[in-house]
Amino acid sequence: RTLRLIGAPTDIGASTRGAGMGPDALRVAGLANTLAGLGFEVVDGGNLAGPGTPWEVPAEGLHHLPEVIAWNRLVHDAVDQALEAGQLPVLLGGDHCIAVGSISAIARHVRQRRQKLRVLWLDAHTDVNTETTSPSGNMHGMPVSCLLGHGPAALTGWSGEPAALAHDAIRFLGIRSVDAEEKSAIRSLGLGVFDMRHIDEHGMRTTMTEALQDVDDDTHLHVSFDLDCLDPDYAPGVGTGVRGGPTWREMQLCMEMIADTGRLGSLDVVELNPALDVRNRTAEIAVELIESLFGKSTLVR
Ligand code: DIR
Ligand code: MN
Ligand code: MN
Ligand code: MN
Repeated sequence: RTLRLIGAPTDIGASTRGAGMGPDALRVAGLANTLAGLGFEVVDGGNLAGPGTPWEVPAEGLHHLPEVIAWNRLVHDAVDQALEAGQLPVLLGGDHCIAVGSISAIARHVRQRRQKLRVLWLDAHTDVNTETTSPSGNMHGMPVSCLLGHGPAALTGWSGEPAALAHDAIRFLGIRSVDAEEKSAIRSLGLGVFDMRHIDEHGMRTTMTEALQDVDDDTHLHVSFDLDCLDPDYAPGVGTGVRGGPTWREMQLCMEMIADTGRLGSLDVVELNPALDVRNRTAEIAVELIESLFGKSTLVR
């Protein structure tokens, strides 16, 4: 299987500058060689060239909407081309707003192949704000709404359907920061959220068994990995870290259990902010976890 690395060097949707350096920090940490070491053919398609970050104040509740659209167009087309070529896209962010483009392309592809899509959203946050509920206007807090068909019109419907994702196609893991109005959205939309309390009470193993329930041979699994899912003691290089996340060990098990399904079809790695990192530690940990996600195991192979 050929993996295609797609760099989206932007912080256009974030609250802090610096995530635009994420793709190169992951390269410096050895991502391509690590994946090649597992036996994959790895093609690094380089970085997409989108607009800069003007750092203006939000207009009508949305920060940098035109630039967010432009970046997502580029990401959508790059992910679409990778899938058409039979490659497994690995999107290197960049902040989490780019998941709109990637998952829209993936959803259309999965529908055309009459497969089922399951998205695992690994994050401290649920990213289910809209322009009317967001306290910040930052679009990295809104991609899930866009994908469910409830975001700003310019960012919905990209998959060819009003919503790229049905409410029951996504599971959230590691959640511990949810804005007041996101809570009602989660309830009214009926979203499957495994928050930190759930992981505390049931453990990562049971939680992942639940999150992966009904994943079968027809399922395309997409992992959208926001590095702030990890506890910031392990992963300090993120713009909006929140105490109390999964440890390195817990996150390893999460990745290993996803790998065991054999159904991983695409990946986003987002919110790495090298400007806030400590000697590239967060990028290195990301590479270790991605290695497990793609099947590294201690005793087999
Ligand atoms: C917050 C922060 N819920 C917002 N979101 C973040 O601005 O919507 N998502 N940091 O990753
Ligand atoms: Mn296509
Ligand atoms: Mn996120
Ligand atoms: Mn987050």
